[in-house]
Order: sequence, then C-alpha cells, then structure tokens
Amino acid sequence: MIVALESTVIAHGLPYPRNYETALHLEEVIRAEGAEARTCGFWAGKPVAGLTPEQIAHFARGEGVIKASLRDIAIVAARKLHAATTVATTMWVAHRHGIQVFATGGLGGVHRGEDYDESADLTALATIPVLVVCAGAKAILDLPRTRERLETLGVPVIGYGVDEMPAFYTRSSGLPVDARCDAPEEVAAIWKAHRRLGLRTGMLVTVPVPEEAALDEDVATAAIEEALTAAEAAGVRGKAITPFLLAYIAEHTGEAALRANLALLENNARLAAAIAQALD
Ligand code: PSU
Ligand code: MN
Repeated sequence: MIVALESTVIAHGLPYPRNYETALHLEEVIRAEGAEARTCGFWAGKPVAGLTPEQIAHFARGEGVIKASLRDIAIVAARKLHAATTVATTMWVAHRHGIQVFATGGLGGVHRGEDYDESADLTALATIPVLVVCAGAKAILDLPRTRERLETLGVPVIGYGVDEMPAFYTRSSGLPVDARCDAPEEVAAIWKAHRRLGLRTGMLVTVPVPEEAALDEDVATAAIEEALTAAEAAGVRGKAITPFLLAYIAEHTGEAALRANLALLENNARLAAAIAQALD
C-alpha cells in the first residue's frame, strides 16, 4: 500500500536543509512501517507521485518552484513549471495515481479576519476521494469556521485517539470530531464504507502532535497573534499568507514551533502508513 506526501511543506514550509532531510526522513518512516512512500509535485508541468531525491532536493532549495493549488494546475501544466503541491493538489495528484492515503502536517481552511479567504484544501476534500492524515487544521486559521465548513462539505472528521480535533501546534481545539478511532483497522473500516457507498468526498483523520513536542497553549496563542499582526502590517495576501504566518511563528518561538511541526509530520506519516497497511 502507498502513502502520498505533499511538497509545499518542503518548498515553502521548512528551512533548508531541514526541509530536504525531513522529506527523505518521512519517506523512510513510511517504508519502515512496510508501506511505500510517494512525494508528490509537478515536475516540468507533469503531475508526479514519487519525486526522486534529486527532484526533492531541487524543491527544497526552492529555486523557481511555485506553490500550486487547484487553480494553478492547468497553468503549471501548460507552462511546464516545477510546482510544489499543497494538500489540495497533492490529493489531486494522488487520486490520479490511484493512491488513497495521504499524510501531511496541517490542513488549510478558513482564515481569520474580515477579508474572506478560504483554502482550496477544503474544495479538494469536498471533491476528491482521498484519506488525509493531519494534525488538524493549521492553528493560524479560524478553526470553528473551518470545522463548520468540513461539516457542510460532507467530509467525515475522525479523531485518532481523541474526541476533539487537534489544533496543529497544540493537542486540542475544543471542537468535536465525528468519530473517534483507536486503531488503524477502525479507520480503514470507515474509509472502506465511505468508498463502498460511493461517497465522493475525502476524509480527514486528525491526530494530535506528540505530547512532548506540543507547543505550550499560551506560547502558541501569542505567536499566532503576533504573526497575524505582522502579516497585516506587511500587507501579505492570498497564497503567500499561510507560508508567511508559519515561517513567522517558526522564527519567533525559538525552535519550538519547528520541533512541533517536524514531530507531527513524522507522527502523521507513521499513522498513514499503518492505515494504508490496514486497507490491504
Ligand atoms: N506547511 C507549511 N507551509 C505551507 C503549507 C504547509 O509549513 O504553506 C501549505 C499546505 O500545503 C496547505 C497550504 O495545503 O499551505 C494551504 O495554503 P492555502 O491556505 O493558500 O490554500
Ligand atoms: Mn487563500
């Protein structure tokens, strides 16, 4: 069984060379569980599930690699661009290659504030049948609204070992999940039912960041607020906002946010591999 991985976190999420090492490490974690890993992206306009280490290194250096969400696919293809895939486009690439399970860090969603900004990650979850393992939606977002949108779009939200959705850097958002699972087989059973019933949406499996790497609640809240203020002051908009906020938080919490991000990525990859195995 195969697990897909995204490349935006490599190209626009983590600092070099940590991003390169992490990308290869995540693939190893998946292989160690007995599953196959496929890091996804667009190479010279082609959707690829299984970038080579050399291609991953190119993405990690970030040179001329754009961040591609759903709206960018045709442009990237026609212009033969190298592009990193977000959760949305990784789901799209994975589905095209018959891959059902995908591990990422945090989901995009509804942003905070007055300017309406909603990630196409939600559009993808509403329309592409792929199971996404993550540590919740990114805490920089409006989590209650994001949770509400998932419900409207008909996306089942599973809590792995928890009754509440995790909040990326921290272990809980206080928002309920639709079902709690405590074993990969339980997740696999729900996913199989989802597919058997002909449902066309994706499914979200949320698993909290490991306890020892979680960010302190107050530290996270303060860093997020500071980052949002900085983004506003710098006039950051559109697709640049998520990478800006995450980079800001990583830089302003010592290594704590980075440590949490790396720990949850690894944890999610391991669980995704176990779920993929249980689907066999
Ligand atoms: N992780 C990071 N930085 C990012 C992302 C993840 O450290 O930029 C990406 C994810 O790939 C996610 C995307 O799908 O941010 C959401 O961006 P947007 O809100 O523009 O859709
Ligand atoms: Mn947006």
